[in-house]
Amino acid sequence: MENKVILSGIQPSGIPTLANYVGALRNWKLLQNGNDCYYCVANMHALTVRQNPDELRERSLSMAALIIAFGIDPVKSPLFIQSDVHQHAELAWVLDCNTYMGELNRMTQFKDKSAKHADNINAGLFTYPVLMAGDILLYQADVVPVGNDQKQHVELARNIAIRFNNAFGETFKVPEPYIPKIGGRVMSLTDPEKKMSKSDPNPNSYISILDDPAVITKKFKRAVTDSEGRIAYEDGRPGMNNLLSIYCSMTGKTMDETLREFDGAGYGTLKTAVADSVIEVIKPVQETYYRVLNDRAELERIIKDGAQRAAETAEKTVDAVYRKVGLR
Ligand code: AQP
Repeated sequence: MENKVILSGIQPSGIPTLANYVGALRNWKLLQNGNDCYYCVANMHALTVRQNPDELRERSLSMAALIIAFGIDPVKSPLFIQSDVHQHAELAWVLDCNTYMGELNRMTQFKDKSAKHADNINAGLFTYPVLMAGDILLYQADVVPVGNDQKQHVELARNIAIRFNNAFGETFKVPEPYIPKIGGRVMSLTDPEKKMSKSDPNPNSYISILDDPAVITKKFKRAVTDSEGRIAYEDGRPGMNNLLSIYCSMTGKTMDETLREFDGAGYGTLKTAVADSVIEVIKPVQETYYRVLNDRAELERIIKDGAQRAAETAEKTVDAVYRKVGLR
């Protein structure tokens, strides 16, 4: 089978959570083999929420180190920081002019984030999905590994690509989302009706990839469940379902196997087992992360090289788009 082009990104809006890993980053690693992958730290997207400039710069770099720690090989797959490849901003403007307000009004993330940041509902928050469409279309990506929350944005990218191709002639590949069957939507530990988010003000709601084992155990012990007293995967039990799904995605076991394993057990046993399964996966990532982050010169070299290689592809797309729409 021909290699597919894969593109994905993550915002440096905090330390990645277990949800970012399960929903997306794990697939980044799996998809590396046999495909042409581009992975980016989406720092321009992070600007849609007010950031401390020094912290944003630092977090962008540490996010790149974490991506390497998750097993991305930057020699094979260009790893770059979005703003280092100026074509992202350039394509976004052209696509902005080919996207309807009505489409953007339907985006649930815009509604969620507007509610969360009512004092700063900026135009960037509204057009975020167009910038993301540009990220994807710049590389002519076939596949975009994302969590469930970003599915709607990938669908918009498809619509924009199809519309542009119809208006100006074949220009963009029409991408497909790639969402894990289990773990596409990991829920908050304190409010399991809400998705787990790295920028949640309550750190007990998420497992940070850099949490100590003792903290991970404590957070799972406190995770909100219910008073049913039975371990089962059932409608109306979001806290329980979340713990079971996390366990499946950490251990690779099916839901049936997991339910058999915990048949008759108490919630405490399940919570400890989930915590241990997460610690086992996260520990080696943490060790590699600190080693990569400590060699700053090498990390800077890696992202510079990644940006140069990404820009070579991105420039071809912007060139074609500019010609088609009549820009010089
Ligand atoms: N709860 C989730 N379950 C599964 N996957 C998730 N992802 C995010 N939350 C979950 C996936 O992680 C990747 C990177 O996300 P992002 O940084 O682009 O932004 P996001 O989707 O807005 O993630 P967060 O953690 O909620 O960030 P903040 O708090 O800054 O808004 C994406 O593929 C996403 O689908």
